[in-house]
Amino acid sequence: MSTAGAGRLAGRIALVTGASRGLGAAAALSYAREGAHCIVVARTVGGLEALDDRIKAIGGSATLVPLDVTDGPGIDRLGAAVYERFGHLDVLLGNAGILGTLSPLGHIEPQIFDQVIAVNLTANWRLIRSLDPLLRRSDAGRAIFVTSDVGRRAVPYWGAYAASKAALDTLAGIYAAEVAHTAVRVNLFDPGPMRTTMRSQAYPGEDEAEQTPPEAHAEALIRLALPSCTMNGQCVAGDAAPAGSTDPGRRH
Ligand code: NJP
Repeated sequence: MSTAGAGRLAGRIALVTGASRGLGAAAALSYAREGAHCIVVARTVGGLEALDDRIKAIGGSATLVPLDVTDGPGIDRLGAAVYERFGHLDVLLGNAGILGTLSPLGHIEPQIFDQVIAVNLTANWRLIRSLDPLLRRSDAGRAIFVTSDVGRRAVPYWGAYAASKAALDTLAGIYAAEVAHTAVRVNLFDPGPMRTTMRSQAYPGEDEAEQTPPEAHAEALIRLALPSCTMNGQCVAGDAAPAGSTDPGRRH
C-alpha cells in the first residue's frame, strides 16, 4: 500500500470538492493513496471525518474543509488559506454536484433551478477564479471537472441538471483554452452511472448492484491529475454505460 512520500502523486496538493461521499470521497482516497495531500471540501463534517479516517489508515494526510461551495466569499477565503499554507495547488477536482428535481421545465421550482446552477456551474467558476493563480504556481497544475453526458443530449425532465453540465463543459473548455500556453491542463470527466446517493435519487427503484462503484474511476481520475497528463480541453468518459441500455436517461 502506498503512503505519503511514495506513489504517483507524492508531494502533490490536491483539492477535491464534494468529498464527503460518492465519487469525490473515492477520488480523494485514491489521490491520498498515491501520496497526495488532499484538501477535502463538502458540507457534511461526518462524511469528511470518515474520509479522513480512511486516508489516515493508509498513511495519507488530508485537510478537512467544511464549506458550502455556493459560498463564493468562502471559496475566496479557501484560496487564500491554500496559498498561505502551501503556496500553490497541483490538482483541483471540481466534483460537487446536485441533481435537483427531475420534472418538466415548467414545473421546476425557481429556487431548485438556481441551486442546481449555483452548485454545478457557478461554484466551479468561483473555484477557477480563486484557485487559478495557485494552479499556475504549480509546475503542472491539473484541473478536472466532473460532468455528465446528459448535458450533451436533450433528455426530457433533466432540464436544470443537464443545462448546468452543458454550461460547465463550456466553462471548462474556455478555461482550457485560456491556460493552453501555461503548465496548467484542464479536462472534464464523465463517469456515467455510479452507485452513489445522486444515482439513487434519480432512479430510486434501481438495483444498486448493477451500478459501477465510484472507486472504479480512481485510475482515470489519477491519470488526469498526473503531471504527465498532456490532454487539455478533453472529456474523458468512464466506462460505466450499462450494456444494452436503451433509455437515454440511463447513461447519466
Ligand atoms: O453524488 P453524491 P456523486 N457544497 O450525491 C457534495 C456527477 N455524476 O458522487 O455537501 C459543498 O454521492 C456533497 O457533499 P455534502 C455528478 O453530477 C454522477 O454521484 O456533504 N458540497 C457530496 O460530497 C457530480 O458532479 C453520476 O452534501 C456539496 C457530493 O457533492 C459528481 O458526479 C453520473 C454541495 C455529491 O455526492 C459526483 O456525484 C454522472 C454544496 N452546496 C455524473 N452540494 C451518477 N452518480 O450516476 C453537494 O454522469 N455537495
